[in-house]
Amino acid sequence: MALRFQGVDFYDADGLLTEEERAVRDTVRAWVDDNVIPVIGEHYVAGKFPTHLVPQMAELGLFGANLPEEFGCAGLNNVAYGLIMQELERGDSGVRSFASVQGALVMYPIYEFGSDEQKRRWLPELASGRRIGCFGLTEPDYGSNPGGMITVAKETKEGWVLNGAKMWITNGSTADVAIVWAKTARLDDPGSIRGFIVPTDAKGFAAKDQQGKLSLRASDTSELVLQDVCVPKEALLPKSAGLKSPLMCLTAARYGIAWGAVGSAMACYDEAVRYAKARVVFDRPIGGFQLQQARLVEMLTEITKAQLLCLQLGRLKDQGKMSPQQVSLAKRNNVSMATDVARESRRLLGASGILAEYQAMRHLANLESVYTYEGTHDIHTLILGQEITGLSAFN
Ligand code: TGC
Ligand code: FAD
Repeated sequence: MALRFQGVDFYDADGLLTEEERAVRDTVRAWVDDNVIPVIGEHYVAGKFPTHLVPQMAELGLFGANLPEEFGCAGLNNVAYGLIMQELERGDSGVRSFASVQGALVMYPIYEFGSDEQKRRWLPELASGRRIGCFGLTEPDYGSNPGGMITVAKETKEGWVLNGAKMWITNGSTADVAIVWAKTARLDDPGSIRGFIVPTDAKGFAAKDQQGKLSLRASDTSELVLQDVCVPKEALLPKSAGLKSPLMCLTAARYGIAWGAVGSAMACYDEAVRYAKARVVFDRPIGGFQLQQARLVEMLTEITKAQLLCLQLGRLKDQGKMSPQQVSLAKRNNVSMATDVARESRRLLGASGILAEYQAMRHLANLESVYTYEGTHDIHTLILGQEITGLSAFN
């Protein structure tokens, strides 16, 4: 059996959780210890997502866990959802990414912008893992500025015809269904952006995996090409309207990432503490040297602050009071914090720290993607700069 993670909780944040939230966290924690940690290193080196975990994740109710039970979801509150993301990313950012995309970027838009018929048809299938989804917003020339996208959807008598390309799409090659964002009128009008549910076996739809990734290796990232892809009228998400709709999905996913990054940092800190106590150099465990103690103190301090940030963010979300800018602050801070913790942990481990057998280097490499996707660190800086000054750096 894998080593049990004992948690990192210097300020008794556990005491602020309900019994149900703790129970959910502990269940996912044990599952990650038993099923993710033992296999993730080899999958990472092989560049493969551990597909065999998907049915187990579905069984545990990890997909769209904060969506209602009537659609086959777990109906949990947002703090419990966040704790799930934390534990999954403690295993690997790629495993958390899989669940984030399925829940926040595929199920959430169907729930928020879909018709009753679309919700009834797709949500139970996605919650059960029988269908896998992906989210196509980014394009080769439009990453930080998705409003400029050039993918178009043209209305016909029978339905819609989609043309364009999407880039860097998580689960793109394994998905059964893609949520594709496209302009339905003039290319200079982001207001005409709408979402479509596109089956990936539709004629003219192709997905190709991005090769040569040195980050998020245990996750599939693909390019999507849509060439005269015909979908029926019912493929349109009827309540999607303008750039705001995909940006709402990003807020939902970024919320989970803010929690997930704390999980990565906790894994790296835990590993660093254990190593510091065990590794003897100059006749002493390295944890007895002031320099290494300072490293550990910085890690614990920043993790503790980030944990409390997430918890309050989750409580605000559960009260319906959370703003996208508050999510930006948490995503920006926590991912940057986790990257620093992973780097310091890797350095503390000396040469061992470069091995896949340990966790720090894998987390560090993963976090470079997390730093970039779902709004780069810079973009969140500018979002917050606008919030503070009222002046947009974009328009
Ligand atoms: P802007 O004029 O600011 O906004 C257009 C409308 O949208 C509203 N809005 C938001 N609503 C909800 N949540 C948000 N986060 C929102 N941000 C803006 C805004 O109020 C406005 O509403 P209205 O009613 O006035 O129409 O739009 P802009 O074109 O100036 O762009 C702003 C900017 C740069 C911040 C935005 O485009 C942005 O966030 N860019 C970053 C792109 C990004 O994050 N892409 C992520 C792609 S998906 C991904 O990476 C998945 S990774 C896989 C995984 O999660 O594991
Ligand atoms: P660019 O936008 O070209 O940015 C390049 C640099 O310029 C960055 O440093 C950026 O911060 C900076 N920059 C941009 N604008 C400004 C500005 N105004 N001022 C100052 N600096 C600026 N997308 C999806 O739609 N679906 C997915 O499932 C998905 N999964 C992903 C998985 C992975 C592993 C990765 C790496 C990306 C994924 N993405 C996905 C895409 C991701 O969201 C984009 O990479 C991200 O939004 C940044 O876009 P870009 O890479 O084109 O960078």
